Amino acid sequence: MTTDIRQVYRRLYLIRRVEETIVDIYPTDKVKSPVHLSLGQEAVAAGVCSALRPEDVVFGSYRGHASYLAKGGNLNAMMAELFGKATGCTKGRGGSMHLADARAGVMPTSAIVGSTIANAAGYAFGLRRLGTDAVVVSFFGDGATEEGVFSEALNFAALKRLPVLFVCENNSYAIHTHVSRRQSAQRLVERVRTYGIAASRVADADVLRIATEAQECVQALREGRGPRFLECATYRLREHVGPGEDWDLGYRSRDEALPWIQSDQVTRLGEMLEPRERAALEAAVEGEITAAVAFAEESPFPAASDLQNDVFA
Ligand SMILES: Cc1ncc(C[n+]2csc(CCOP(=O)(O)OP(=O)(O)O)c2C)c(N)n1
Ligand SMILES: [Mg+2]
Repeated sequence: MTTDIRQVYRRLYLIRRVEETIVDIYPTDKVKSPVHLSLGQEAVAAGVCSALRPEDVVFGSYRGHASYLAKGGNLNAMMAELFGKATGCTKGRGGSMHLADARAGVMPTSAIVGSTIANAAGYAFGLRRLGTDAVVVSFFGDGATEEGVFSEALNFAALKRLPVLFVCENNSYAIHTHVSRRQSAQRLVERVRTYGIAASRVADADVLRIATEAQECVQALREGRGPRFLECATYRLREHVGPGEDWDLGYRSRDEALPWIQSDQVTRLGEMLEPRERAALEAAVEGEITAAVAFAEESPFPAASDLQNDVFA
């Protein structure tokens, strides 16, 4: 499988521009939920999802805009969800942290750190029993690898040789705490290998390398060769939660971000395209975003009489 640069760039640009649009809209209070942005981290979801087919499934986290969009989640329904509207992907009840689009293979996300790693392993167990060659991708942060569920899910997936690709989006921070203040040894890939899972790391966020690694992993999953693990180093350019920058908080410096800004993959891939082709692609994405914001604005809020519907207990 060769990587289609145009298609990867479309995903990168879509995620970048959707989130920049959210940043612009946020002060108006039209977005009714907290937002955990992936600005700076787009390459992970865009690269990995380029290896997937429509019938494959992704499980993300509360920082889930990127995986939702990269897997082809409906943009109108996402924007309406952020606006708290009845036409949102979870009828305006979930907001940014609970996006889902089953038709596109985007499973519900959760605010509980690490929880969807187990959901992903369980879904892969189901796929194995059905005998399809579809695969599951589980996206989570570096902080999630410190949760007990991470160990449990990896052990089970390795034991049952489940078709799941675990992807750690390692941005070095859990909220404001650097990984060096949380882990005595930062040897994640080595740690994962002790479960009997083949693991690799992309250290520079090169989206094309992430795509190639993901293709190899997904091929192995389809052939029933057991789970895989991919660690992708990346960097969050905005605050942990919210639309702003946070260089003044004192837990990190803007200097630390500079190498990541200089190697920005949205810029890099855009420059690899023929200018006219790039302009057409970007114009199409801008049109989709404008339409999605209009759709969200025009959609109704859920009716008060709807409050008790879809409640489990
Ligand atoms: C089980 C649980 N513990 C703690 C929290 C509070 N919390 C929310 S986000 C977060 C940091 C997680 O960091 P990481 O997994 O690296 O993801 P990132 O936010 O960097 O994408 C924490 C501790 C939570 N939501 N759930
Ligand atoms: Mg993190």
